[in-house]
Amino acid sequence: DLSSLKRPYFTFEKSGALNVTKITEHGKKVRKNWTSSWAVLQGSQFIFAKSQAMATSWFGSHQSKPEFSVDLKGATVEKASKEKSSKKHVLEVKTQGGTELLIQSDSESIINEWFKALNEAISVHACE
Ligand code: I3S
Repeated sequence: DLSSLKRPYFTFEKSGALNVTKITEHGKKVRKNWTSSWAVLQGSQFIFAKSQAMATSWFGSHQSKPEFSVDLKGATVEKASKEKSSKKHVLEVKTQGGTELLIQSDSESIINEWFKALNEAISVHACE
């Protein structure tokens, strides 16, 4: 599908290893389940695969599915408060669909990069 290449604006892309857990799904609180994951930000899609190899095979062939993905249109991202997690460097992503995610890295600079990239993706896709 080459349609994304025809978009008149720059499509943000970023990927890397992150720890992730959902805390809310469809507006309902769910039990935390931190997993290490390969995160891919592509346009307004924030996608999580089990590993980089799984993500590559998913994008290459569309045969293996990502673990899950969320749409960032209308989402918010903020640095998570201490009540949300005892871990360091945690971001909280709230989607319009009522999913709340926490993403975490032991590296502050990695989390700061994701914070910037997610904010950019959210603002670029806000008016779609
Ligand atoms: O917000 P919580 O409930 O303190 O989150 C912790 C729990 O999910 C815990 O698992 P149990 O469901 O077995 O209690 C996890 O091991 C912790 O990592 C969670 O807290 P942090 O602060 O790490 O997000």
